[in-house]
Amino acid sequence: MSKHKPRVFSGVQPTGNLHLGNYLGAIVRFVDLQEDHDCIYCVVDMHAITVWQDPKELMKSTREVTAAFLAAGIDAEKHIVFNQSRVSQHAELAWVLNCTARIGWLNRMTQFKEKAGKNREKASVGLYDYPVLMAADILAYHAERVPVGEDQKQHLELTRDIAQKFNNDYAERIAELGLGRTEDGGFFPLPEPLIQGPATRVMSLRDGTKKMSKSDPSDYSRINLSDDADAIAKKIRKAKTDPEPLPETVEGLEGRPEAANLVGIYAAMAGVSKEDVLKDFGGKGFAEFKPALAELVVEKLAPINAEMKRLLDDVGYIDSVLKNGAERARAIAEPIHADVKKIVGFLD
Ligand code: AQP
Repeated sequence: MSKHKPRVFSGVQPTGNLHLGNYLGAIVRFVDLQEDHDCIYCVVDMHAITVWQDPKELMKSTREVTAAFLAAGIDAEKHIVFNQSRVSQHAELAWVLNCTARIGWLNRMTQFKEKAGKNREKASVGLYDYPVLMAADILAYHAERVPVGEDQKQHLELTRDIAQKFNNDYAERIAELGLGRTEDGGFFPLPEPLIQGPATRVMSLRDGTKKMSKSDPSDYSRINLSDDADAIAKKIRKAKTDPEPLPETVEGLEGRPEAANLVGIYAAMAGVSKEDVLKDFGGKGFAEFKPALAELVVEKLAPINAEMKRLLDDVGYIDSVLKNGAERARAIAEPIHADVKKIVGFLD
């Protein structure tokens, strides 16, 4: 008999400039988890439009993220890869969960504050509601584990709070219908964040205190998965550093965010610890470290970059992967959502 494999769900927004942070913080983890989990990986196009997206660019970026998933080693036959807008249960469940989540909870979300900035009154309602849609993405599949970067931790906590409140609010009804699925009779399992892996928070190459981000106006702040060898080498050469040589110990990286970031990237890309990196490079200057880092990053990203290009030449194939994935995702989400409707009391 085959053993139950925990269900994993995660997503990446098709907002262009897929970067090393997305790769190390999320995609590498997605690949690793395939072995002993049932994985659902989603290109979250509905999240993307919470800030303005040019429609043609959105279509292109959706295919690019899909190509990155496949090129990095996600198996879209054994697991599920699809784009969010194709499965209507995400939006439908988000509405129900909007009525569970509290405004006070959303007001505490730091990502909204950062992204809306001073222009809060002009931010879209979707941007404010983003975390509820994210809760729906996860809960629509009763996913148990969610691999994300450090920046998504608060949203995951909110997802758990929403799931718990739904379970409490409807406890009697869930019991009456015999729809309890968790040990304490709840309908939604509380998903566990997996914030692990080689680099849960890759920082900007221009400012070691800011995370590497798709929306940073400076392209020199990030290494894009689509960058060629010359661009990668140039960006690493120009990366901000301090004048000191690298320390001999990890403690010596404290208070040196740029040095810590570059050592972290090296360790993650080489699959070794920061201690190991400092064993080789401690006492050496950046003039020696940066070319070695550039060589390593190019070596690791070049095959992914080449495979992405190859896949993107065949848009028909990419689209067929997404369509097929959406059908299989829908087959999981539909019966769960039918139960949600019964629990809430919608006539069907
Ligand atoms: N710098 C990062 N280090 C580690 N992990 C990161 N992630 C993002 N940036 C880093 C993780 O990548 C996954 C997909 O992210 P996303 O596209 O859904 O949204 P995001 O977090 O908003 O990504 P960006 O690049 O930071 O975009 P903008 O600039 O629009 O804010 C997530 O698991 C995320 O944690």
